[in-house]
Amino acid sequence: MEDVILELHEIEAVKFGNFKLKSGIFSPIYIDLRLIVSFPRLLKLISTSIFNSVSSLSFDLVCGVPYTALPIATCISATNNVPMLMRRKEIKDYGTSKAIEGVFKHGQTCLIIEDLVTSGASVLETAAPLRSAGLVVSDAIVLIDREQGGRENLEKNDIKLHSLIKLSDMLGVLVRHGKVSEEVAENVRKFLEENQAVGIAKVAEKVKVKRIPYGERSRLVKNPTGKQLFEIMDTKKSNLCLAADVFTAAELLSLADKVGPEICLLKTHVDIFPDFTPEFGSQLRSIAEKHNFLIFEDRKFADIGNTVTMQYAGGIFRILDWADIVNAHVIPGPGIVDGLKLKGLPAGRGLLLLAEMSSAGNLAKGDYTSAAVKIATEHFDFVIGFISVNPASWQDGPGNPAFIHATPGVQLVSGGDALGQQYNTPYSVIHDRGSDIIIVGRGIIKATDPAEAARQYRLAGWEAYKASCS
Ligand code: S5P
Repeated sequence: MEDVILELHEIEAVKFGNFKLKSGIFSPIYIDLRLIVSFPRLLKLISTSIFNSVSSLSFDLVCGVPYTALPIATCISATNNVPMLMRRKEIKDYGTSKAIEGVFKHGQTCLIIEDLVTSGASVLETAAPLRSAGLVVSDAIVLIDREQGGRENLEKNDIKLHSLIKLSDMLGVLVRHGKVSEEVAENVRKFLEENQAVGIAKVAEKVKVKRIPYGERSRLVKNPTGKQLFEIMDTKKSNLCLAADVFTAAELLSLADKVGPEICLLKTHVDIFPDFTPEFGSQLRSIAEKHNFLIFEDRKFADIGNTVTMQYAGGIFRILDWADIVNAHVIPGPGIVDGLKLKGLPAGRGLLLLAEMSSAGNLAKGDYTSAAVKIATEHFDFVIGFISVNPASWQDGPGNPAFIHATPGVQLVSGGDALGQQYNTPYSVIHDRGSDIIIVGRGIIKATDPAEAARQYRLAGWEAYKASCS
């Protein structure tokens, strides 16, 4: 490894001084491995060393973490005849683009290749869509481990980190060869020690509101459905709502049974189904009872109080009979809530108000969002919370902790679809934006293995929640 370390220093991929990092803190060491593409011999040496160091592992495919590790993964793949996959960093158009590019079979094992690990977050971001696609990810190999908590973070997520070079060993080699003084090396060691788990600390700074755990919040809620939702989330360790936008009622029932163990809430659009029957409600309720989740019909009521009363209880769908939760726009003013409450409250149902929307160019912002919060507060017994996108940015933050926030537009990688939908990651939604529930549709239902994809989303959502509680 000495050769690699000395060459990295030679090409100034590793520098010592006083460098301002993205997070604003000053670091006595700076590592930029993007440079290695300009030094093909070194790139080859690194790739060979990485491949040799994992010779005892068995894997079918390799996947580099974008972007710096891509040339390393490509070299390994081409030289050793191991097929490679590529993870997209952004999905621009859902209809034509996939999160993972390349050919693979369900159940194959994929080794993740990374250039530099600090908190391990980038490795996890690559592992999640691979796992959702049905691949097994149990190991990652990194060129340099900064020894700042990444190994432990990955271990918690069932990924064993192998490293070619540990930063402390690198310092030792450079001191021995007179490239840096013992004093500089000691300064770097001290910095690393003081900045353990730097990624986690950095993110924690951004959280504006300290989160009260879901279990405790259930006690603050008056509405029985709202209370039950918090309890289910706490018990099942799930803040995942499945947006089950499949084409038929039969498909939905089958999907609900498969994904049921992972979710706290299942969201329907029953008016999509050509095969809807009056039995649908009771069939779905028995699956919901079996797996302990609630049902949310995403009806988005938007009419005057009198009309929505009839739409809620009557018609073909008789939503009131089987949906624990419905939602409504506040465009008609508070009368819409009065109308829905007339039917819903005696039945113990709950209502979510659309305070924000996920689609590009939507008009639900500013005063409109504030008006939704005001109406909700005046109907605290029936309104259980909001459909929101960035409650942490609201003037008073997410507000009363009795209200729950559910956010649509969630995928493991940010991006959007061709029709205006905009996606944020589970971490961004729960941790950075202060929401409580991730609503995920196509990220799960279009996956090869929806149950496994749901598990990945549940874990991602729960990790983000735990990080924001601590
Ligand atoms: O602002 C919104 C509100 C909702 S409820 N944006 C949304 O996308 N939704 C719903 O969330 C939408 O109707 C769909 O059922 C789901 C998002 O699905 P996905 O496939 O884009 O994840």
